[in-house]
Amino acid sequence: MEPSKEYVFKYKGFYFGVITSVEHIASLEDFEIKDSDIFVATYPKSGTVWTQNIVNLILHEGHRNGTENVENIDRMPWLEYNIKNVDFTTLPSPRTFATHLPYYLVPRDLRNRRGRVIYVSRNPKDVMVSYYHFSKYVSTLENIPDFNLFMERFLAGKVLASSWLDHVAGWYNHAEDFNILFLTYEEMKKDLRSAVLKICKFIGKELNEEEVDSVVRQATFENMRKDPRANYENLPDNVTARDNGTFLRKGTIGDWKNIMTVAQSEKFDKVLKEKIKNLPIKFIWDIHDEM
Ligand code: PPS
Repeated sequence: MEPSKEYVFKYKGFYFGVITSVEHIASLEDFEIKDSDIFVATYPKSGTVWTQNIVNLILHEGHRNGTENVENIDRMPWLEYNIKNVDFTTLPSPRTFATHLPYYLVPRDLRNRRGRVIYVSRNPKDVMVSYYHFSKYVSTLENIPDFNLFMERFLAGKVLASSWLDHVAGWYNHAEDFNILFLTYEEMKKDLRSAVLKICKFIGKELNEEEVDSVVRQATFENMRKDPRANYENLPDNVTARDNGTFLRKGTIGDWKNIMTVAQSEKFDKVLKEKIKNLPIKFIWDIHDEM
């Protein structure tokens, strides 16, 4: 079954939510990138908002020490979903953007190693489960309450952002074209401090011990949930909540086990696990597993 046109449209083989336009996406090809630009790129539900918050905490002292009350989305707008109609050329440097674009639809300059990309991936069972819950919560996604059906759609890439595997494999296979840092949600969860330090190094921002501690403290799931700048409490007008869900839902590794049956997990493995083996990523599937 195809996804509903009420929620998505296809452009160059990729499903976009209807809150953007073909004109805007097409214009991004020529969007001029500065060397100082930083992009957080992900397949949905892989840790975008988390990384967005970390980058903002690293870059902005006022974000870190709480003297500036600026929401993450205002510091780091979404590239292809410019829901606040920001003129990207007026943003202060270093400009920062979040994106779910596949590697081949990002600005040309970025594909020519201008700017920096932090690409975060997450084990696909947790991605799918997070996506399933999010689809029930947010009004801009098609609500598919039947988990079996949602899984079929996800595995077939018939959801916003298309196929998880194509997204992740595309970025990894074209790593050479980019100035890119790969991280996984799981490594961030297991050792947040190391992930923060990797990001600092990659974006060329040196912080002292205390500042790093502060970033790590404020980027934990529990503290981010309490931070109105970080938890998307105030959704933009064209994105509303259907029920009492939250952007920050469980924030752990292995929640898929609470919803997937053994049969569903086996089916999932049959479709994806062989192909995942070809990716140079070590996913972990349970919070207790070693990295
Ligand atoms: S989106 O809508 O595509 O931008 O979603 P995204 O931000 O990529 O992913 C949402 C999931 O990330 C979890 N999250 C976190 N986990 C651990 N620690 C922190 N600090 C954190 N912040 C966000 C969020 O809870 C979603 O996962 P689930 O499994 O649904 O809880």
